[in-house]
Amino acid sequence: MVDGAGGKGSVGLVWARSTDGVIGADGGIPWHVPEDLAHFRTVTGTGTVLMGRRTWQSLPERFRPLPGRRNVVLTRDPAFHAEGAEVVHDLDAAIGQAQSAGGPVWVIGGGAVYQDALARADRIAETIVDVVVAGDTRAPTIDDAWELVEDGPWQESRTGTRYRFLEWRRR
Ligand code: VY7
Repeated sequence: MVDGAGGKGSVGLVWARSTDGVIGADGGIPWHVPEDLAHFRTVTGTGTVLMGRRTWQSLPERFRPLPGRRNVVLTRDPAFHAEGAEVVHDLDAAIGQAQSAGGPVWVIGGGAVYQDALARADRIAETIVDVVVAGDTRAPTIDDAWELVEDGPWQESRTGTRYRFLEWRRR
């Protein structure tokens, strides 16, 4: 995956999931793989990151907004404010707005927003983390509308956990 991959107008989803599809537990990510955070930063580049309100609130305050990127937060709450981010109330409007601003849009979570955005997306940057953990939030299922274009090797984190990076494109 090249730096800030995804051309103008492209909509990508980027997630890390366990072997059996867990992406979150109790408002957090139930593993620690720093190499994935570096990958996430590389993938999202200098583009727009679009996230749901719960994902925004899950970010440690010192990383809010995610630096160097336009941060957009999706919520139904008309009174919600997010310092350093734009708040939007409609997924399609958010995507359209981000696309008109030029760069790629990366949807960074969480589960509900991935589900809704999947139909609008043309690429998925997926990290598989080789753990079996309890969770309450899952990645969407990737069906045969999607072609695997990068099938990275298993690597070992400095924390000892195995992980690999995949990339999917819509056929
Ligand atoms: C979200 C953080 C969470 C907790 C502590 C630090 C893939 C990931 C996500 C979302 C990992 C997170 C962070 C990491 C990113 C840093 C800022 C600090 C940055 C996703 N593959 N992995 N995620 N930050 N959507 N997809 O851990 O962030 O980018 O600057």
